[in-house]
Amino acid sequence: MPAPRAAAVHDLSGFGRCSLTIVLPTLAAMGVQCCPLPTAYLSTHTGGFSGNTFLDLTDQIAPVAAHWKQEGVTFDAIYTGFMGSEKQLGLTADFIRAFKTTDNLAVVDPVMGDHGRPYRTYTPEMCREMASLALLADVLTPNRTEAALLLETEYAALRLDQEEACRMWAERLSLDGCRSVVLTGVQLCPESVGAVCFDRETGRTEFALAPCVPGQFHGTGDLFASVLTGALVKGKPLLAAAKLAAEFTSLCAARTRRENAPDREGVDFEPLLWRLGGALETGRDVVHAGSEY
Ligand code: PXL
Repeated sequence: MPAPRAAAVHDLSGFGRCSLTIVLPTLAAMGVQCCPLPTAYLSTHTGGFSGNTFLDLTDQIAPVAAHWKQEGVTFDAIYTGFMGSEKQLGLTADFIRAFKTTDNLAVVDPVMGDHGRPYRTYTPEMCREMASLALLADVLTPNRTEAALLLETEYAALRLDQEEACRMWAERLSLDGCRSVVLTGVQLCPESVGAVCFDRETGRTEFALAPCVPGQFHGTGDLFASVLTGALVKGKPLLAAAKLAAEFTSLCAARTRRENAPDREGVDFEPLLWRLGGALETGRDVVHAGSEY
């Protein structure tokens, strides 16, 4: 069987791991072919660096989609992330509509901000457009900041430290069960961190948690959503996919801390990627999927 295939609509940032520099290797390590549609090329990501270059690739989205259509290209998943402009959000929605079928999966990571604040390139109009794009998602993967923006709720009110509150926010984000939701940033106790998952297939809301590594690690949201997407494409149910994503992200955060890697350079994940293939092959968790590196 040929590898399953995912279209990835994200930016490409040359330095400072995030978006496509995480999506491409992660999906490949999980045995999924990744077809990138870069929304912009930046010299670095926008957090922790100043004066980054920004080459807007908005005008490429429609012609690339048209060429792929003409060539009869199909996808098992469409996975979208960071957007560079309001126009891009509309074009990405058109892309999903053009390639979505009843059999494939649209994963929308509504990348807009972190730690209670939108990223400096995100305008209120872009946040509103992201809410429209999210209507096309089969699976939505907001963090706490993005959930607050999507629900137009105060960040402080969107507490993710109590089970019942977590369930409520995840279910609200599902829009009455229309889409599955994996809401990250859940911390029910100091020792663990992860996501609350509403699965529209089962109607259940459950938790995917992993050991908490204190500190902030740039790119962990992109890593989490990429592992989740890869596992879903490989046929894992939502909760199992979220557990793999939470465990692998925690393992990579622990390595980043242990190796003292600078935060703005992003999570130090490459040396651990082989564990993902091992976990998928053997059904074991990422910690036990092989010997210690
Ligand atoms: O990790 C999210 C992300 C993606 N792409 C770019 C970013 C960020 C976060 O800062 O700046 C360009």
